[in-house]
Amino acid sequence: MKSLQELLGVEYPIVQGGMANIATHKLAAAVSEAGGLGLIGAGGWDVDKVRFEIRETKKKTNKVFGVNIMLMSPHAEAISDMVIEEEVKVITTGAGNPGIYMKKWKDAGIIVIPVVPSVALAKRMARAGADALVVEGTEAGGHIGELTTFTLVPQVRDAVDLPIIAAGGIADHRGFDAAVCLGAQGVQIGTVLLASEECPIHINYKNSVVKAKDTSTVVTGRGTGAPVRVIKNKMSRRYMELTKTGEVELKELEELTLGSLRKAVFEGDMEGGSIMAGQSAGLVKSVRPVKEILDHIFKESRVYKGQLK
Ligand code: TUI
Repeated sequence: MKSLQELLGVEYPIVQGGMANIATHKLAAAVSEAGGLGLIGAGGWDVDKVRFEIRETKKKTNKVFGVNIMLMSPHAEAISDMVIEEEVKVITTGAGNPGIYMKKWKDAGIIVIPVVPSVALAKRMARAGADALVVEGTEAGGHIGELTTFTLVPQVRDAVDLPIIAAGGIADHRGFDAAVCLGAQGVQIGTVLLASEECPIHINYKNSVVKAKDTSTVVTGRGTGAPVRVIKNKMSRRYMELTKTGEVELKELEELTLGSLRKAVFEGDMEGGSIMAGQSAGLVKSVRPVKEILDHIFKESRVYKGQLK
């Protein structure tokens, strides 16, 4: 099996989460420049905005980067063609099954890495020609599946013969080493990058991640079909109430979630905004440069030093 360094042409087998409204060219270019795989998060944007972000990233780095396509987005289909025109090298997908796009992406020579929350989808994606998988546990922030990273990664390892990038709950070298022990070839990190200097979100959002403790996140919308992990606040309590009565439509909830995410990201509204973050927020203690976050994972990793082989 190819290593992620060989497959992606990166120095470190670290992929950035494709965080909607957050993962702009600033974050993507910083992660790629630091030796990982930076991603533009297309969720929440139309095709022209994503095209602009791709072109800006190319101005900032000559290293490889990718685009994360959030499949629940009404713009997903238009974006799926535009990334071919713009010669994007790597695509990750989230919040759905990218089966209908796989052939055209593979025919265009793109490396395709779907995010999967289950063994069944992992197997389907392997048959459809995926190059690797992001296997994401419920510890992650934002829209999530049911299973934990600890149980899902080894089950997917047993079921498919593709490189695995473990995601959900990983913020440091210990998470990286554990993921490798579970059968992954690399990791995806999101929450810890929220608290990076280059992350283009309001300072209040960063501080909220740094302040978070182990029990600070909650999953809203379980049972609506779109569970979303956020940091607890007034907005998360309101959302829980709305979904309890069952009177709101899924589409309305999605708009509420993405709209309130923007409030948190741009206005720093920590009460009425939706502060998406994973359980690893409790591990994040300060705002650091992206390069320091990536370098630290590898400097301290026992696996990387060959001690666990
Ligand atoms: O996609 C994510 N995380 C996200 S997307 C997002 S924006 C959003 N806002 C409101 C509502 C919904 C989305 C914020 N965070 N992570 C990857 C991920 N993919 N998690 C779970 C899944 C997933 C779920 C079901 C992937 C495939 C899937 O397939 C169902 C099927 O059709 O088989």
